[in-house]
Amino acid sequence: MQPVEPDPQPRPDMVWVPGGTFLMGSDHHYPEEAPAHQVTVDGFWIDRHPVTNAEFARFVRKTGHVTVAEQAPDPADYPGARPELLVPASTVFQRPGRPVDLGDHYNWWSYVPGADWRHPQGPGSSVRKKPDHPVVHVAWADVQAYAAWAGKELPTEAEWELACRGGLDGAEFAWGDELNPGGRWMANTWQGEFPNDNLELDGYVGTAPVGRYPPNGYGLHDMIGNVWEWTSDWYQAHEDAAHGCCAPVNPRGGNQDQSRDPRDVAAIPRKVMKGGSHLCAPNYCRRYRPAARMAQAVDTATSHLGFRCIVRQGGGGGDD
Ligand SMILES: [Ca+2]
Ligand SMILES: [Ca+2]
Ligand SMILES: [Cu+2]
Repeated sequence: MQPVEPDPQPRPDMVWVPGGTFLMGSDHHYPEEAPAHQVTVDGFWIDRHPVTNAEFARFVRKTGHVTVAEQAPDPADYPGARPELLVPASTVFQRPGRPVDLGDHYNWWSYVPGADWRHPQGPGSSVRKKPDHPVVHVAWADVQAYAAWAGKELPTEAEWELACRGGLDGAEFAWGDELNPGGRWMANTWQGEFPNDNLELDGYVGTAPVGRYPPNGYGLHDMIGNVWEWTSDWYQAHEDAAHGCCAPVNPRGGNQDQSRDPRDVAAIPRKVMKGGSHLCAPNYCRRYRPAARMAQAVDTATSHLGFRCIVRQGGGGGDD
């Protein structure tokens, strides 16, 4: 691929990620990351850090946007749901405070009425002292609305992963091959036994202000950890994306219908989220790596999921 000269910086606080061919995924970790396969992506501009509470507040002030978590779900969309669940609410991490079965995530995730981006832990909590923390409790419709307002787009999984790797093709982490080189913490993750003992060695139990940890090779902060980040790809297995013969160019993810979880009665389609969060811990979820990926239902907001945006060459208009 010919190196492309970037357009001038479209918005403040964005950095240019040169396009190229890189190894996406990993054969050495969780099965959903395999097989590692070559992918080619055009260059693009990306936000230096996840969208913060202050930035999201400005969007809400200007547009009057009401997030998904602030609205009661429509019973028609959730056949058989208990009525007490059909209230404005969001999914919040709560430390169980006793030993629990790690096989059941309901031991630490609670659906909390009144939890939303302004009240990340539920009623009584606030973001007043957290203007520079990443916004959380945003569902897919919310991040899409923000991006449209900002004249930006959400990255594809391939764009996000290329940016996260910071030019270190094939490395385990966004900064090299060691989790904490020389004892230094490079991202906001979880140290200690999840979900009860947070040793806080990296300085933060929950979210951290953006930019507290060193940037990667492209100057990007918090790609790994702090909060998971939405991408625009419908979730599909990497086997379905990898082709033996050639590197896909600007892949756009899977098919909406096939992204649904067969065990989900509401059959909500799912996007890919990337980067891991402040809850990723060695004993439970080692997804503080560029290759890591999880499926996330589009209607679901949580206390550890946020986003950042990109602008593609030629002014941000996607070709789909
Ligand atoms: Ca931490
Ligand atoms: Ca992140
Ligand atoms: Cu994790």
